[in-house]
Amino acid sequence: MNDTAYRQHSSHWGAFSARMDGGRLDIRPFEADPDPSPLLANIPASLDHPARIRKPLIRRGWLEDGPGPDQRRGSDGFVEVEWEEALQRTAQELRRLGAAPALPEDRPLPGASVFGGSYGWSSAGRFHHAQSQVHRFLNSVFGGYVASVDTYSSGAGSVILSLVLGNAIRLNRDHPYLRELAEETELLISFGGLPLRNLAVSAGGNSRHLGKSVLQRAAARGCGFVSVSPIADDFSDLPGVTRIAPRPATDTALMLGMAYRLHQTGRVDRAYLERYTTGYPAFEAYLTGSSDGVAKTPEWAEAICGVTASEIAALADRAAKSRTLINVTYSLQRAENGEQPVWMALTLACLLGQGGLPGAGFCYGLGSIGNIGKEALAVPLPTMPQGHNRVGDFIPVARISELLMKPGAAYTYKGETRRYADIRLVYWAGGNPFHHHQDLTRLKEAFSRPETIILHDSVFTASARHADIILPATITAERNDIGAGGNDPYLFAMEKLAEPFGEARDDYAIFANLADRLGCREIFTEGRDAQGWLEEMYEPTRAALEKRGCNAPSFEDFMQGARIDLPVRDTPGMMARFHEDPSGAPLETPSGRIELFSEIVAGAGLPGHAAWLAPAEWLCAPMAERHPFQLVSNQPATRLHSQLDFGATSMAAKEKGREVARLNREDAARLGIGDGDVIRLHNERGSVLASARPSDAIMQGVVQLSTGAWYAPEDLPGAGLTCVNGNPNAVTSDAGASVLSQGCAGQLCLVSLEKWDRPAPMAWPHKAPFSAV
Ligand SMILES: Nc1nc2c(c(=O)[nH]1)N[C@H]1C(S)=C(S)[C@@H](COP(=O)(O)OP(=O)(O)OC[C@H]3O[C@@H](n4cnc5c(=O)[nH]c(N)nc54)[C@H](O)[C@@H]3O)O[C@H]1N2
Ligand SMILES: Nc1nc2c(c(=O)[nH]1)N[C@H]1C(S)=C(S)[C@@H](COP(=O)(O)OP(=O)(O)OC[C@H]3O[C@@H](n4cnc5c(=O)[nH]c(N)nc54)[C@H](O)[C@@H]3O)O[C@H]1N2
Ligand SMILES: [Mo]
Repeated sequence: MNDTAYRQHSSHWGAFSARMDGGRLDIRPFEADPDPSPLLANIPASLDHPARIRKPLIRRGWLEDGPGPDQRRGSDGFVEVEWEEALQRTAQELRRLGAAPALPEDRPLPGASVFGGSYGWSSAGRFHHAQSQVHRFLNSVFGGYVASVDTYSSGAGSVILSLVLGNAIRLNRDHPYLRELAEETELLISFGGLPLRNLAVSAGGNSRHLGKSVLQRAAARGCGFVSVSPIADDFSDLPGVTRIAPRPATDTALMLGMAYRLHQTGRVDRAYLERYTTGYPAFEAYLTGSSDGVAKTPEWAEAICGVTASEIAALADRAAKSRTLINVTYSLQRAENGEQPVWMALTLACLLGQGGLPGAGFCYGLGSIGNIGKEALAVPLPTMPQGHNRVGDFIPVARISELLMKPGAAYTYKGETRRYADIRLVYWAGGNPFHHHQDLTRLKEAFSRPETIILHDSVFTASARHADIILPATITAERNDIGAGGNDPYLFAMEKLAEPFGEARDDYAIFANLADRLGCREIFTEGRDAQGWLEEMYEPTRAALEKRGCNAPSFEDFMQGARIDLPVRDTPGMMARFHEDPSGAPLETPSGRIELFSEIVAGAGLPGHAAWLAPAEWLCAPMAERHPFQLVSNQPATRLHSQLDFGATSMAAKEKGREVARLNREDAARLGIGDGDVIRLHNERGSVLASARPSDAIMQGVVQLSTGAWYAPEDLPGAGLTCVNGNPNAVTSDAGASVLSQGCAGQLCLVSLEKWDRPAPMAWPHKAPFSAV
């Protein structure tokens, strides 16, 4: 490549320009970004790291013995093969499993035994988006696949809000919360804090990081902030911040205590409830105890959450007196009964009655994803069509182990009873289930079940280690694309920065070649190459820009490294229209209003209103007598999930290659644990080593270990299968959040914690089995 010119590119954590400088990628953050992310510094290592896969790999046992369930997955060796052989064998296996052109309508589709949910964030870039590619491919050759619904990000929360408020993610994309917080809010109560580290990221791109400046503007105006979190640094140090640290998983009780105080002091906004909500009487009967004999007083709440009754009452009083925004981050719902804190926060905001005021009311996910709360865009973004999935079967995304282990078994979802499909083939591209799923020992067992597992990735992740056929994919830096993300006000031409590593190929090229061998080329490619698709996808956005009289360059001009400013919508969003006219602009709920009682939820086996339901794993549970620490496995500050775990920012924060776990300084002293000591966290599900960092920021009884260290299981004498790199999913539970949502509940679990006083095994370096270096 030309070594002198900077070229434009983009990532989930920011746009940038880069050039090759002496074999190294030199990166400059996007000049209009007020607060570029340190995650950019992870990118240069991705070009040629020993973790990169240079050629297709086939697992030895699969090559020698053919497809079938196999316990050797995860510990078997791999054979490097030429592309021709890899594609030929892959196509042969897909054909064996039923892939064919023009599948007959009168027989069950072969895709009904293919799991193609393939959850994962993959990379920025609208065309080379791995999920879109794999879904389109499976639709083309199998007539469809068993899909996954909801996300690891927001399973319980999205399900409950879809029933009681409408599509939450869409509602949040639809409302300028950040501007209103900067200009209007008087009091922000944020459950889960508002950690700026998480605002680094947004799917598809986050080119202007606004969180820091928004909080500063609000603080300068005198806005008060209440950060409710077990971790003090989940909120920036700003004037006006109060920190409240309830026991993890008890926020619903805290909010009920506040609601009781509002009720008791006559400050429930009944006119608001009347006009905009349904079901308040049933909730009130629960709040006062007339339905269950327990009044949810601040004193009642104190006994559960550990925050004093007077603090709870004072917070309710303050909220009623101010223009108050109640925000709940995704983290609270990634937990057992995770629906409840979200529904309760919405209920509390309704009691306060400020939903129609700018900068007040209820907000979900501010502080979780960078672009939430930015202005909505006025033009559509380029989108790769995925084709039609005729199979129609799905799992709630975090039921992957169950699906593979229990074909035919019944489970419930949103009040329905469903059955798991019988899966023969798993096809994954753009995700790392051995990062994102819980209880990885169980996932190992689940991954031994299918006949064949095929995976595309650019690096040798733990998921690759558990696959049969690994096809090496390029990274974004090695291809041209279009960068854009919801609520991000730019469209970027993403220019190729480097030649592909080794023999890596684009996902699209791999799928097109396989489709060709299966007689399905035309249906998959529609006769287009990558450039043809980019042009096709660009046109609707260009046309919409032109129609609005905005700058709308031709495709050729755009792809020369251009950046287009996208117009934002100037009409009110759904929530604002609803508050203007609740019957003229009803919500997408059964009643058209906010449902404080839901028949569907009640019919699904949960209380019909928000309620405190004690989880199995919290600090006052019987299990805490065995495992007294609450593990908070939150998002990593130094990377996106497991991506680029080998990058400079990620590695610099580790200790001898091992992830750092923070625990309260007094807990550490009591257990004789010093800074840098290796500790072991464990429970009946598994075991993980981490490097200890005592800290005043962590509440007592809590240990924090972020996700993302690559899973590295070793059988350690006396400890069993133990992840030596520090992946918390070695110990988390993969039980669903509830019978309603079956959402991921990975954020919180109980563990024992002790100093590891035997010789500590080395952390596993990030390395492909046949690496270049
Ligand atoms: N305990 C616990 N677990 C959690 C969470 C938690 O809070 N606690 N959080 C959960 C959440 S919110 C999420 S979203 C998930 C995230 O889970 P994932 O989205 O699975 O995590 P990533 O590390 O982003 O995995 C993306 C993978 O795609 C690969 N990739 C990137 N670009 C491409 C490409 O172009 N082609 C191909 N073929 N591959 C590509 C990357 O190398 C990487 O291996 O984790 C969940 N897991
Ligand atoms: N840098 C970076 N940013 C990211 C990501 C990343 O991997 N890296 N991932 C992105 C993705 S995919 C998602 S979905 C979002 C996730 O966004 P979130 O789920 O909101 O983020 P987390 O970091 O998991 O959790 C935020 C904080 O919630 C607090 N918390 C946990 N349990 C409780 C509780 O019971 N009560 C209260 N009050 N607080 C609690 C913890 O202290 C934790 O630090 O983040 C996104 N942002
Ligand atoms: Mo997520």
